[in-house]
Amino acid sequence: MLKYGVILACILSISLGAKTFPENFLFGAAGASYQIEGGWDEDGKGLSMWDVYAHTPGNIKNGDTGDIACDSYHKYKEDVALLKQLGLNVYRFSISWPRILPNGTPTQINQAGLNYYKNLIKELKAADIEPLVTLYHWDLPLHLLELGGWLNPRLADYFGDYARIVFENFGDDVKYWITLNEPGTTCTQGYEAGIHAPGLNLTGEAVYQCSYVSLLAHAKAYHIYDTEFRAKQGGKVTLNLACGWYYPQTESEEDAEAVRRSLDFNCGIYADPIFKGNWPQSMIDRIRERSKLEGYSFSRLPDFTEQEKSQINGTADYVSLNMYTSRVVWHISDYPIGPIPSLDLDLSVGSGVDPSWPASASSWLFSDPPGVRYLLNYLRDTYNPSEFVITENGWSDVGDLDDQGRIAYWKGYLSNILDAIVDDGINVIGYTAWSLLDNFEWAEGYTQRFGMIQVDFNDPNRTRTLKSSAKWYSGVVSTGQIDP
Ligand code: GBH
Repeated sequence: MLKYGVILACILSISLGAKTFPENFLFGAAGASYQIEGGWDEDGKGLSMWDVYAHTPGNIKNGDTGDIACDSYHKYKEDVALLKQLGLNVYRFSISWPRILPNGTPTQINQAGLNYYKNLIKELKAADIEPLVTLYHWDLPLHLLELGGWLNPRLADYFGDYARIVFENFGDDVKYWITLNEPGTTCTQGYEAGIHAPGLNLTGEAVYQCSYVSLLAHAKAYHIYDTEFRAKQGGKVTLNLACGWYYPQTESEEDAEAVRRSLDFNCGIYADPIFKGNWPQSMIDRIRERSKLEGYSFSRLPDFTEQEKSQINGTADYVSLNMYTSRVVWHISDYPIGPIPSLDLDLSVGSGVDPSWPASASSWLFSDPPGVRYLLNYLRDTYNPSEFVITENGWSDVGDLDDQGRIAYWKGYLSNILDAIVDDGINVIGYTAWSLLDNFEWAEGYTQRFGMIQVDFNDPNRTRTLKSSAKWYSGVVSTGQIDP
């Protein structure tokens, strides 16, 4: 009887034109350790590079830090209760490496840190919420930064040891893993632009070394899972990809090339190695050519050895996609060879936005909902992964409780994701909105808010209040439809 009811409901909704998300779709929200936990020096936690970076005057707006943040280190039960209240069935969070391994190495294991995540996972399981766990969302143990951070290829071995401890302790309860969140952001913002930890401006060189080491580290953790844990734990592991969508400014072949290069330098830089075993050809060619003209005897983009290629190739069991925005791009032909190389010079692309796209409180974030559907099609056609989870997608404002801008953004993007599923046959199995809570927005401190739940950062209790978007999203989740 129930079965016929479901079939009838499907027929009705199709005939009424309302598309429905697949029955077991994972609907959730996301957060990350440094942005929400606080407890920066509690119970034996070591320092991360973000603790140090945020404590250094001048780095973060208003001198804000993640010292307390949303205080989720103490309030995780409340967070889980809110997820449950909204009817969400997946929560994406990250583990703080130095909370578990204070100096990043297995020489000291902090039991209180392990307990925190054990308790969080237990609480989620009890509420029937699937944990989707990121091993690394930018809070590198300080000791490992001192050993060279993301420029040191040995970081792959350290990351492997950390990953093993995490899989050992939590792998029975976690089926979806992400190794590194947005390595491209760490490498560009942290090592090229110098506006994220560790705050270096080693343009045109460190950014590629950092990408290379990130891929080695990801592959190391992937194979550890594959050989030591997969058989008994049966989960999936991937590297997170942060990709935007790009439109050409004109119909010229040169601008079409600018679009391809933008996809390669921002998205393919990680997607190509894990799906095809090497950097995108446009990057290999351009960076080698420019390096040569600059007088280098080698390419600033490190070559993979054959062994590294096969180690990195095929290390994505699913796609974890962070997608926020689009750009309009054009070719720039006359970037000269000069004394200071950079990724922008290598890329040779100018970019702007379409004036019709609504602007958020973040200078880089504009709403272009169809972009996500184009991107999903591009990724499917280019890499053919078995499944996608959209692990971040969201909108910033300055904190309004009646956040209509966020609702409009999510409505547009979720509709396009639904079209990609239903009309284009793309296997998107989950969506974790960024973010559950207002939180520490990196260099922007608490000035930009992404949460569906407001957090009062002036109140020692860090009181949480649902915004309009949380109620709206909860409706989508319970009906499986965008406009109930
Ligand atoms: C994600 O990064 C992070 O994973 C998350 O922690 C963060 O809170 C969230 O998004 C919201 O920002 O200024 O033109 O050079 C966002 C991806 C990539 C966005 C780099 C800003 C800089 C663009 N970021 N980008 S620009």
